[in-house]
Amino acid sequence: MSDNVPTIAAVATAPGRGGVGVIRISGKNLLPMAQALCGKTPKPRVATYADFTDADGQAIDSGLLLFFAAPASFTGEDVIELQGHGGPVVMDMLLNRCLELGARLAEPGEFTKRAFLNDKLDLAQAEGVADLIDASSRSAARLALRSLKGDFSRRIHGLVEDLITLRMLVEATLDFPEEDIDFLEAADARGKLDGLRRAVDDVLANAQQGAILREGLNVVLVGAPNVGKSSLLNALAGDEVAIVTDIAGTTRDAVRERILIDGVPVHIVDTAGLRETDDVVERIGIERSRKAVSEADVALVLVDPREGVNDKTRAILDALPSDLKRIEIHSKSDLHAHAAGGFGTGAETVIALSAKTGDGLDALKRTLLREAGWQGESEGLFLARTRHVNALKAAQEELSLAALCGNHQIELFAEHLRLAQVACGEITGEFTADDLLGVIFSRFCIGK
Ligand SMILES: Nc1nc2c(ncn2[C@@H]2O[C@H](COP(=O)(O)OP(=O)(O)OP(=O)(O)O)[C@@H](O)[C@H]2O)c(=O)[nH]1
Ligand SMILES: [Mg+2]
Repeated sequence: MSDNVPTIAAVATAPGRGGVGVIRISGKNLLPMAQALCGKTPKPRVATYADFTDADGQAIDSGLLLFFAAPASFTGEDVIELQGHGGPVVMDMLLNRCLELGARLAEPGEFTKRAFLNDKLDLAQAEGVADLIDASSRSAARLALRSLKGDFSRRIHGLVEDLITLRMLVEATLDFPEEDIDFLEAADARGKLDGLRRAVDDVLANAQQGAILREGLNVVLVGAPNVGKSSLLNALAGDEVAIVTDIAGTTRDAVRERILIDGVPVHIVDTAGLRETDDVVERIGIERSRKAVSEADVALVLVDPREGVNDKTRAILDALPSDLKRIEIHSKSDLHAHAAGGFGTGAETVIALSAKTGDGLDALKRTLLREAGWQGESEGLFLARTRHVNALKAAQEELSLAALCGNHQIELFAEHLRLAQVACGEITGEFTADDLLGVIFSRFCIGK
């Protein structure tokens, strides 16, 4: 980074009251600022107990000052952490004192951005920091930490290394056409490509599993009035989140709830019956329900087998997008014998359940996990983002195109390999053409 980087400061702890509040400062040559804040010159990596003072030398707070000298810090710059008392007013006064001493307020994510720009973290690790903080389940937190510690990046680096080795072979052939195809065959270029494709498939499968844990599954509950949609939502949530009565048309607004099934976040929306109405409030609710339907991955179509698919249910079914996955739920199973077969809702799976007794709920949860594609937590999963999955798919595509190249299309072969590397490099944010040249020159004797 350039020399005139501003010093940044922010309260690092959550807003509100707490035992301890932390202010973090990052910049160049922060020792004078530390001296001004606490009247002492702190030693790096030693907790210094001191009064934090204002411009007149009056104590604002007392606490610990930690100093991390560049480059051995989170951001790679000088970093100061002030651990004071965790009250909003104290934190505000301390932060203002830092601004007075020349810092400016940090933007969201700016410390991590500096860590990335100073090569302390790569892009996938930086994303791991955010994902760990945002983790919605223990599994998600475990996987985010793995990414943060660089496990995911190492897998990507491994792929990139293998790609570079193969590209070196191929590009050397381009430079020395007389060595040409025999040379590639001797070096088993095709075998190396096959190995690479298997490795990318493997990382992609793990990344896709991780993405499920991060993004979860969007489920919408639909069905005729009174069929038991809100009761099912409450049973899944284990809480009375939606109002239930025996009056048809009870739910007039889309009610959302997030539950965890085996650590996978499932976002459920209970809908107001999708029907024509003159009621202004209900009409808005129905509009919201339509939106939820358009965003859903799966629709749970509730049918009371005693009524079957009546006109109201049929109208709702007709309004569902034709490619939306459906699961047919036979509700209120405690009140009747299970119906044999489905009612032609377009669902492959039929589950009978009772929101009242809980019968069938586990079967529904298992089915939802299957729909999400979740195979259970295992070693080697990464809390991947859609960006990572897309980049890996792009790499996979380039490698399959490379595999289709004939022996006389070496230039095209080389280009697909290059694009596969660019795609992988996007994940860690590290790849540049210069890197590749450097590696080629350092490992390969061009004069041969
Ligand atoms: N016995 C029994 N009754 C149920 C069950 N599920 C729902 N009910 C009853 O059916 C009635 C309607 O339930 P709701 O959950 O409000 O139905 P809904 O589909 O949300 O209805 P609307 O919001 O009006 O569209 C209530 O009286 C519930 O107590 C069940 O599994 N067993
Ligand atoms: Mg309801």
